[in-house]
Amino acid sequence: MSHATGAKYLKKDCLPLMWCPGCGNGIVLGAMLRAFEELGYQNNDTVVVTGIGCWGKADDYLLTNALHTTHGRALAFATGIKAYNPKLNVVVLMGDGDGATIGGNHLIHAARRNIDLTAIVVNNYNYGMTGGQFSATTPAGKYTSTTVYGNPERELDICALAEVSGANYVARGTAYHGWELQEHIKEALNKKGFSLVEVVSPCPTHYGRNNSMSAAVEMLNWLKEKGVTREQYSQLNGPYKEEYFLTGKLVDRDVPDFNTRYEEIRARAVKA
Ligand SMILES: Cc1ncc(C[n+]2csc(CCOP(=O)(O)OP(=O)(O)O)c2C)c(N)n1
Ligand code: SF4
Repeated sequence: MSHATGAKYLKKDCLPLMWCPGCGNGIVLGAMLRAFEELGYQNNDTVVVTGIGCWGKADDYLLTNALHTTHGRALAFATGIKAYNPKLNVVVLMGDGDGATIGGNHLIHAARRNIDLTAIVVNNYNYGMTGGQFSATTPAGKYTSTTVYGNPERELDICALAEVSGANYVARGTAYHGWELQEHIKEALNKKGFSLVEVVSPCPTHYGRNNSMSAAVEMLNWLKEKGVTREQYSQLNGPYKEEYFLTGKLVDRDVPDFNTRYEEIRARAVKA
């Protein structure tokens, strides 16, 4: 992030960031702020809404309007803000626990409603803030502080859930692929309707340590290797295919968003 981007959006009195060395959250924050700058977002026309968790602490550092809400409920607060004032750029930051586990139901309905929000879900495959417990996205068989013999459950695909629920834009990036991530975030912010960018990101302190990748560089190499394009994914065969995940733009459609449909219905009702 350039000095000018940081100075525009970050509270310098709150630095350095609280995140552990090697955490991916700083990379995602940088990509998001560069996207804000490229789109000309101002601090007074932008609201960043967060849930609870390590990634949910991002609002502590921002000069934009910000609202730190409750665990799993950030999308509900953000929906209220956007419905009341559609002119605001409303961006919602959630972890995989926040956005897809305790908050999974809100994710389904925000996407179904197609409210014009951008959700950036940092998926580090566990609950970072509370000690590395498993979440709905922890891959089957992997180790966390509460699945010490391996996770007996199957993982939830956040992007697939957003797609079937009705999101207009869905992409998956990683903290390793910083430039692509910034482009996805920009596209998501530009899209009218519900957009979601999932970012697979390192938590070396918990998920990495529990899965033989305690060094940040090992986690970045893992993201570099396992995050593949649709074409690369289609060429993979065999049981090891499950270790890989699709990256890139996955959904891009233009279904009218909630506010547009609401205004149409209201105009018809007023005329009648
Ligand atoms: C209703 C409620 N339940 C549980 C908690 C405790 N809690 C705080 S953060 C968190 C998990 C955070 O994990 P995630 O959303 O994946 O974010 P990360 O910390 O990994 O960025 C939990 C369970 C809480 N604050 N509120
Ligand atoms: S516990 Fe994990 S997610 Fe939280 S700041 Fe540390 S590395 Fe990042």
